Amino acid sequence: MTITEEIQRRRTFAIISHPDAGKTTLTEKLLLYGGAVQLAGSVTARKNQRATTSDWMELEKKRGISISSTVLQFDYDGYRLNLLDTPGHKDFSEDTYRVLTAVDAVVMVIDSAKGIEPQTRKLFEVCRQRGVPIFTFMNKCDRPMKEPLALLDELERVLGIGAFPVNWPIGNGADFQGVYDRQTKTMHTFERVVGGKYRAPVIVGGLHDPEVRGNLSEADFAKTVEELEMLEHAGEIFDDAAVLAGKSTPVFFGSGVNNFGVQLLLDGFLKHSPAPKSRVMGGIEISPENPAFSGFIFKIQANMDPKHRDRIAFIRVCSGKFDRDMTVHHSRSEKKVRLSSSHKLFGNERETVDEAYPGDVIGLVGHDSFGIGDTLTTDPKILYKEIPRFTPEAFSYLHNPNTGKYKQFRQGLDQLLQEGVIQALYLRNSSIKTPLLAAVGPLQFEVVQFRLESEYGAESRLEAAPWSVVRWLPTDITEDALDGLSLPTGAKLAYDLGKNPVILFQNEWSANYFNETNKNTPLSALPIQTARE
Ligand SMILES: Nc1nc2c(ncn2[C@@H]2O[C@H](COP(=O)(O)OP(=O)(O)OP(=O)(O)O)[C@@H](O)[C@H]2O)c(=O)[nH]1
Ligand SMILES: [Mg+2]
Repeated sequence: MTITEEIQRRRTFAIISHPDAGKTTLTEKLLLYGGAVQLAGSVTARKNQRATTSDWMELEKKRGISISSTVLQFDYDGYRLNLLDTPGHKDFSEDTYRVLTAVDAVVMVIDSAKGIEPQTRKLFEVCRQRGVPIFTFMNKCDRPMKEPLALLDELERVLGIGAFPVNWPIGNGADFQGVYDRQTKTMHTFERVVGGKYRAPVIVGGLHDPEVRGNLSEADFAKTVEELEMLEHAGEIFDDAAVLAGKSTPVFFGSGVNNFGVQLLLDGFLKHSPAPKSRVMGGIEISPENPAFSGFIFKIQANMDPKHRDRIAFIRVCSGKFDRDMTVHHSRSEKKVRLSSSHKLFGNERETVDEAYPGDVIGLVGHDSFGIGDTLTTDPKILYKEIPRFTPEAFSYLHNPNTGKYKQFRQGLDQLLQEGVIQALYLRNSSIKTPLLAAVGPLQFEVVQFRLESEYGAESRLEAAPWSVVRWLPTDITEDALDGLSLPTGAKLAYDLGKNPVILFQNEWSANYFNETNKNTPLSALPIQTARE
């Protein structure tokens, strides 16, 4: 296969939505239909005790929520898919936003009973800004759902995107019969499978076949037929260009947990989604076919495999070909590094990979100097600046109650800091050496505590801190100038790990007050170098 053919068969996409809409369940079912797992593991004997391929972390299994994004690479129908399941909770959104920089398309999952929820809206906004094509899966049709026409209307009204229903649900809730594929004009009737572990049997027929109607009442069936006629009458056709430009979204209905409509979504997605495209960085366009290998690191995660206590840097390949053992330029250190330990990933499983192409996400092990956002390339002129930064809004001290375990505590904390979802700040002129953790949301602190304990055997104790706003000071400010600042009540000076000075404020009002009264000392919501970019 030529490099062009390799690029053209890659599909790299994320599944996004508000918490609980069914992303992980759908991911599992895509793996099942994609032939990557034999048995979907989403249902086990005990409630809330799930074993999905993508929620592999101890705490995820315990809570039944996704905390960290997961990469799953597999082959299906000649395509190579790099699928990323993301967490929906806003406290974990930094990870999700980083993933969005690494993908070429997204599948947006909507709980059909709830419609468009706030976090979906935010994630959608980011996709729109980046021009990422969006495919919509209206999930949970097996439960009483909103009217399908109302759901389409919501997409258009709330998100301002055109919606093209590829298929249409017949019946709703307990009466849900399956979906009608508008393109092939066939009805796909589904049968419920206990636990949804195996592929659901499907009868494909015409809309008016008697078995299609199932237990639907005459009136409900007539209503659906009328809706379908209305859609046909509107005469809209599938507009690939609008989809690729992120202006219109193909809509698929179904039920992930029951395996309804998953095959149609997978096939429809692969048919219409884009292969990796060029990226524009600092005015230069870098095509995937550029002979230089390049990519950027968008995620770091430690201890994915308890057998290997190491950390993996996830890189999205953007151009050229990756060969194991190749030597590349590392942007942060400006040094040459040899990439000898490279893996393809499937949840927390990994396998050595010798080559990779644009679109692929691979895991690199054994490079402590790699950080989020770093570019690796054989052409040092290429520098990606893809990774967005977020201002922490939650603060808490993290104590080590067991001095005998200081080493484990420190090692664990340092590692988790490198993953870049929490930061540590240290108060200025303070005898307190307890790290003050800062994160986008407080659930991150619980994750830190849990992981310290389960991955490093270190206990910890959280202590609430009185601040809710952090602002960075100019990096060139002198210590004397810091001494001379007059801070609002309750505000404190501190340093981040890069020794950049910050001010912690009790609230937004207090930060604004400082801004008004100290016009010569401009504050920024992020460390200054990044804010300027
Ligand atoms: N009735 C019904 N329930 C579903 C369906 N799909 C998923 N669920 C349930 O919805 C709940 C949430 O599913 P997940 O797949 O964990 O949701 P998620 O979007 O990954 O959640 P986060 O990752 O925590 O944001 C689980 O209890 C699923 O069993 C469906 O089609 N119908
Ligand atoms: Mg999930």
